[in-house]
Amino acid sequence: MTTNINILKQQAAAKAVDLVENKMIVGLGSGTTAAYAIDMLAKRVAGGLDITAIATSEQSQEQAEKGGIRMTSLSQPTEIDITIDGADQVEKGSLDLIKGLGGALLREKMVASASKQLVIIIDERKLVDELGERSPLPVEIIPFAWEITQARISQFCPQVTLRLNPNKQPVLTDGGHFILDCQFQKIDNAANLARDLKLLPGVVETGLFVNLASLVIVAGQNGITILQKE
Ligand code: A5P
Repeated sequence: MTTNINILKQQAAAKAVDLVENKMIVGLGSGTTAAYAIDMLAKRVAGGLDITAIATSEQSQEQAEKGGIRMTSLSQPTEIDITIDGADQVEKGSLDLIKGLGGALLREKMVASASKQLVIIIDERKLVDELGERSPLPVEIIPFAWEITQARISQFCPQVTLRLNPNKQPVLTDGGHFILDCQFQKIDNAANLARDLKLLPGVVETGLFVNLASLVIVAGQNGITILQKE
């Protein structure tokens, strides 16, 4: 019998939430897997766990507040003890990530970069041999003259598409930016690509998370696997 994907997401989330201890400052990721973790944290808070959290999106902020989690912001001088977040792809070995299919990559990267520990929770479908295989690389850009930014990014990526909502309007991120989805067959050198893209005028941030994940919790049909950088 195959286990439902949502059950796998919940299993990964539960394992990560077990790592949260009293008095910690906790980064809350975005997306469906992270949402399970936020719900589980809210239950622990209701049971007496004392934490303060920082959200990576308006949606996660709202969910956490509704769940009774005490929130703060990254504007306070803060070192985050642990951030729990999902990912779209995790490369075996390096544990480099692609994130941002949900559009929250900018705040996710800012929170991840301010965290002592970034714990990534995924189901096993997202583990890849090489980044780029499974889904596009999201790149957040400013709306001004976005077509020029798209053309510049096309030097690095053959297929670059503006993300649209169901009304065929550009998707706006929490920061009021657009997202370009860049389809690669595979990404040979994620660090170089991230740097090259970031240098282009108009690019705000990329969904490449290089050298940021401390731990990846993978839930699969045969149970949980915990990966650490080789
Ligand atoms: C949000 O912008 C993303 O980075 C998510 O963390 C990622 O897309 C994973 O989302 P799911 O858990 O919904 O697959």
